Amino acid sequence: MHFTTTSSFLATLLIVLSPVEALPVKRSAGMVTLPLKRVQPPSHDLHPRILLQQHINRSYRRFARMTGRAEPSDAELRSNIEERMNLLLTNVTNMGYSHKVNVPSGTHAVNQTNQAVNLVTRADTTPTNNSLGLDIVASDLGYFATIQIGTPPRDYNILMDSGSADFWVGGESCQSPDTSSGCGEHISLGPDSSSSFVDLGTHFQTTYETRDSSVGGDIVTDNVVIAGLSLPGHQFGVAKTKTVPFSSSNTSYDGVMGLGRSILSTQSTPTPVEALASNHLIKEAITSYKISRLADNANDGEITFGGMDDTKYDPNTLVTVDNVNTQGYWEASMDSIFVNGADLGLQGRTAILDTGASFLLLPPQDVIAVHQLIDGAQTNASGTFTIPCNTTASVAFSFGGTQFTIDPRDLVIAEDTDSQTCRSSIIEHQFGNSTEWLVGDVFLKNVYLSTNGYMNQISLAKLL
Ligand SMILES: *[C@@H]1O[C@H](CO)[C@@H](O)[C@H](O)[C@H]1NC(C)=O
Ligand SMILES: *[C@@H]1O[C@H](CO)[C@@H](O)[C@H](O)[C@H]1NC(C)=O
Ligand SMILES: *[C@@H]1O[C@H](CO)[C@@H](O)[C@H](O)[C@H]1NC(C)=O
Ligand SMILES: *[C@@H]1O[C@H](CO)[C@@H](O)[C@H](O)[C@H]1NC(C)=O
Ligand SMILES: *[C@@H]1O[C@H](CO)[C@@H](O)[C@H](O)[C@H]1NC(C)=O
Ligand SMILES: *[C@@H]1O[C@H](CO)[C@@H](O)[C@H](O)[C@H]1NC(C)=O
Ligand SMILES: CC(=O)N[C@H]1CO[C@H](CO)[C@@H](O)[C@@H]1O
Repeated sequence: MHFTTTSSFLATLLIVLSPVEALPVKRSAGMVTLPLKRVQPPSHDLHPRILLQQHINRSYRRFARMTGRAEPSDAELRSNIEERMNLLLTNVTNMGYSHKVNVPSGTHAVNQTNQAVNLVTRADTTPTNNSLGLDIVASDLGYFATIQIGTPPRDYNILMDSGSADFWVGGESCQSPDTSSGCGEHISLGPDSSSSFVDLGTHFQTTYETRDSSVGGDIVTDNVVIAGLSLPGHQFGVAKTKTVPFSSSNTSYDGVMGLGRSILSTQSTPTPVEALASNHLIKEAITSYKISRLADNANDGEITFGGMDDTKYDPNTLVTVDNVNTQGYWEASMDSIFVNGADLGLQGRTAILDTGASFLLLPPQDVIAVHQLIDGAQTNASGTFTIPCNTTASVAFSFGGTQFTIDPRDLVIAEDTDSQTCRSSIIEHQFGNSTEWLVGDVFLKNVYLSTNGYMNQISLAKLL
């Protein structure tokens, strides 16, 4: 027996998990926060991969019971899990480029009732002013928030991406190369579902860094509500075509909100945060992020518009530096890079801070320099690095004179719960020039990040 169809897997998980909706609350004028949500509090001390296995095992068994079939044997369960692990493995590097997270199979999804299922961990923060909760995709592969679009307003799960500047959701007529499923079980927008929808007829096409990730469609206007703040007739993209990484029903979000600067936008429209500021709904085009770690078993992740949430960071550690990027990314100079307290002596390195990337992508020389000082790190023929799963290595980046240390748990990607060797989450890939690093959630989980489009500055602080 082999239960691989998406819909059955999803339906099962809908029963297993009961999502708790977190509503945005408006706290004070000029600043909004959205809460991050959680589906099911994982029991403590369990590795996320084991939790994943448990979910899968439970779901298969329950599905079998519900449908009156024989429950799968241990061997069948094990082979299903191995299959998933292999998929995870094969695509780990792709996911690292996840300028758009390539969500691995089975880690997924949201159907038309917009209930998140499977490995989405909903935020459980108390909503704060001008903030939205950030739900965790799988084991920290990406982060999305729920916003409302259209008339009547409907909920959309949107990946929050500081590393791009286009905002889009799927359209009602969306098609994808896997045409049997249209654009997957995602909530879509168009004239049939929204009376305020207007197609402006201008084309847009956005291609992301991940192999084969792109969307194309029309620029439209419709009403958008973010953390209780309304943008009537906001301009954004509605996809007519999506490639599989976005159209797959296994992808847990319905669209992407780029929160870079709009000069990076291929849509030539202001980003939602810029529009909130120009409509005086927030004071400045500030976006702030508390990115959570699944392994902490408490998802207080949150994205805040118009300010910083001072309940999340230590103000004594706050540093503010200039954005050195002119294309629209958020990029900060690093004073130095340390491994176990030793300064690697790497000069002039800069970090593109990208919430839409899962891992750390470093140019070839630098990826070697960092791993050289990590005990037990090894490289294989294909140039990828492994490190002991129980590593206690301390990797730290210094910005504006303050060192921010990565939790050692974030340095490893567990491929197999029995293994003592893990894949390193620091991956070789030159994104820009030879001194530019793409710094994703592996680092960002360890800091409070705030970007200010008006000042063109980046703030970082240690978490409380
Ligand atoms: C949220 O807004 C309310 C009303 O303006 C204010 O009383 C409260 O102090 C704010 N809370 C925070 C944490 O900023
Ligand atoms: C899931 O099922 C397989 C096969 O029975 C078993 O080996 C594995 O330990 C189970 N995983 C968990 C986390 O219970
Ligand atoms: C979405 O989930 C609900 C609840 O399980 C189910 O009734 C509905 O048929 C699903 N919709 C789709 C399109 O699969
Ligand atoms: C979604 O996940 C299921 C279950 O692992 C898999 O069979 C299916 O091929 C995946 N669909 C896509 C489009 O990746
Ligand atoms: C690489 O790009 C960054 C950001 O644009 C820039 O500050 C730096 O000077 C560049 N370095 C080189 C060696 O071109
Ligand atoms: C990590 O595990 C290995 C193998 O079990 C053990 O020899 C080593 O002492 C452990 N290291 C730490 C830092 O716990
Ligand atoms: C499960 C999954 O996403 N597999 C993909 C891994 O990456 C290769 C190469 O990009 C794709 O062809 C697979 O579909």
